[in-house]
Amino acid sequence: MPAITVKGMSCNHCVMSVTKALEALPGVSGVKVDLLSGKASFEADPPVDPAVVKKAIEKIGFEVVG
Ligand SMILES: [Cu+2]
Repeated sequence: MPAITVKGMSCNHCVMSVTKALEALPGVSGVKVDLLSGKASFEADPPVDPAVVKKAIEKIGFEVVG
């Protein structure tokens, strides 16, 4: 299961935005985003390109730091 760390989330609205952005990617499901740690994990079948994930997160105003 891929996991990323998202920087810049400050409330549950941000969590929802990130969750929706990830779920919108082809093959991605089961998205879990933790507000405090910034950790986001998900299932991806077929695997999703990390660059595509990064771009989707940056598009909505957040940063992927790991
Ligand atoms: Cu927010």
